[in-house]
Amino acid sequence: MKEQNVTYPCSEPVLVTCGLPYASGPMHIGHMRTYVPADVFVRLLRKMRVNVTFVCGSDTHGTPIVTAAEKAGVSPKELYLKYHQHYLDLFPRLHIEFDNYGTTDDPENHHRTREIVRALQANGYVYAKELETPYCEKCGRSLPDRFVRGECPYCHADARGDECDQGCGRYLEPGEILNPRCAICGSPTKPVTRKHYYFKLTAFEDFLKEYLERVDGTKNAKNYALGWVREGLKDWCITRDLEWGVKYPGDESLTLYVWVDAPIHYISSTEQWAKRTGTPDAWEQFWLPGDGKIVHYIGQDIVYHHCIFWPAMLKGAGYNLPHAIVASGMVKIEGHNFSRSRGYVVWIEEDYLAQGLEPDLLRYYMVASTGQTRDLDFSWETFHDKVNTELVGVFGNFVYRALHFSKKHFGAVPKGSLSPDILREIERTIEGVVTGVNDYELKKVADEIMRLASVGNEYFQANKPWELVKADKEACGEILYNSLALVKALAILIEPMMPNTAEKIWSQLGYNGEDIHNALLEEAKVPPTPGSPLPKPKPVVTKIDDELLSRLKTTIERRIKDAERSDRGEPEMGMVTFEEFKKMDIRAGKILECERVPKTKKLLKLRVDIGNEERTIVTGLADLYQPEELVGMTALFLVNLEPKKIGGIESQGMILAIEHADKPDHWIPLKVEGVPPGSKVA
Ligand code: B3M
Ligand code: ZN
Repeated sequence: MKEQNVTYPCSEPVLVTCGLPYASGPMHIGHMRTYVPADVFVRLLRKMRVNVTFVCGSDTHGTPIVTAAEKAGVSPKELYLKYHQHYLDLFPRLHIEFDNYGTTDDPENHHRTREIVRALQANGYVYAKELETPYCEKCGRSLPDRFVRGECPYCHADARGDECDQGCGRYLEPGEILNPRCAICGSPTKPVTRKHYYFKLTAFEDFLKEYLERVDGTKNAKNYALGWVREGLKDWCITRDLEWGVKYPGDESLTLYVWVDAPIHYISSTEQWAKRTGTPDAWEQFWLPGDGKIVHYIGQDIVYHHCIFWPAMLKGAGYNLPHAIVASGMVKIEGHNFSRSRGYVVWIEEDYLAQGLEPDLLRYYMVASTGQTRDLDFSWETFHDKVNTELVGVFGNFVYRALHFSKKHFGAVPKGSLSPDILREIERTIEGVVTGVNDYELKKVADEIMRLASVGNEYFQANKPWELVKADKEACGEILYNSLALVKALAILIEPMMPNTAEKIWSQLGYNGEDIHNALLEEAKVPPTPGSPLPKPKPVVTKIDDELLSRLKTTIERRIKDAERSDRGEPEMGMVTFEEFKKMDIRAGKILECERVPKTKKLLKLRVDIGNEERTIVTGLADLYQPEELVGMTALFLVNLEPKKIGGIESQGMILAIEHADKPDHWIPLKVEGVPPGSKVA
């Protein structure tokens, strides 16, 4: 056995946090890789009598939010409010239950962030420096972070302003990227010089080496970070030319970089929890130097920020340091890197919950499929196998058989005594679970529980209660009593991963008043009370049938195909119902007048007779046709298209044209002959 430090259970209070989701898009399966293990970890600690607080919140700042808001045509605040609500709604539906879930835009966070930056200034860790940053003349603005793309100076992959997102994964300082171009319009950029503020990260190299040697958590976090510190650090630019965010104290025309205020929300979220629970100082036990233990659950892609920037900031401002950093591997979809734009994504609401799938199954899959630090390759096929073989075939099968047989032949928990062998198996499982928690390796916890369920199946099978019940009912009762002791243990042990399933088993064991969520690990060693009546059992997990599986698979396949098509510039080929098609009012229209729209290259303004009225319609055909060529022509028009201003003129419809298959951008109006204006297409 490997030697290990046993931290849990501990008497000190523990604060568990999760990386903050950007409130710029819906929840997807990648998120589950961090939030599910963290929630399971919290529930396991509570089962070990540890006093735990669990906080998180929405990340509402930075260029990820600003670019998404621009795309959606709304303000950053409108955007984040929408998705913040989405996260607030979805987490509880997945039984991910935070003690506080705020946003980085909350007043507490603005306040705490400015307070920490002031402390860093006061302690001499911040200095001003003139810096050249990219500016786009065409868009007329500065290009911080995700507004710029270029070449990574380390690995030469195509990268975004603050992160080599497709190559080596390094954090990039403003001005560091090579051959920058505007991410919005693609133009090459011009450098502008402006005063920015730097955090003296280099002053923390020795501290970080020492700290990272001793920090608890997963090896990937620690080892990557130590590697970066040994390569040598650079001072960190903490301000940006961006309207949206927390203002830099001292120069309100600058905004703090999102990675300054985002982790600080771990503190302000704890403050919000403390205030709400009527103990306003309770946040201090974690964040001011003392015994409280902070455990951060994060994705592997943000190790740099959490293991380097964050401890240095905390140290520099005089706050407590994280006890552990647990970094999870990434999620792949069907062997491909996760990618929204290429369709390699599984949306939690649309693709999972709306299909009627039980959240517990996904929770189990997320922790049981692979080790904490390894990449998880999601596919509906492996999800289906895991559910059907392990959860239904092994776990559910044993639970149902034991309950069903006991109910049928005894109607209540039979009399018996706990066999030392069964007790030893339960104790061994509890030890395994505690080891898994201390190693931050929840797959081990899942494996231990499945092992105990297999022990149950073997015990049941070997003792043949269906024969014993006829030959020796008392002996049969003994076997069932021990089987139910295992069922009870399994219910308690599986609760952190599958809280809803555990509740079902609990009530089938006849517990009504007591709450399974409060049951402690050690209660798994105590068998249920003989004589307590059993309700009629039902299977607690059900198989995913082939029809559902193929529907789930088709959704992803179709999305990937649609993405490939739209990559080639083809429209998405979703199905249109006849009702939808019928909504389109397409008619023959006679072009009465046609003239160029001044100061534009492509636009023509048409006056069209569509039968009962005349319409003004603007079209982009001026580079292909002279106005005289179109006058007098009868063509097809979509006449109930929403009116839209084009080139300053309101266009009240659209001419239909066909694109020549071999000559892209060569459009030919759909001429019709022999029909009067107003004739309809159906
Ligand atoms: N909002 C999301 C990410 O990069 C980012 C995390 C902040 S944690 C303080 O995964
Ligand atoms: Zn790189």
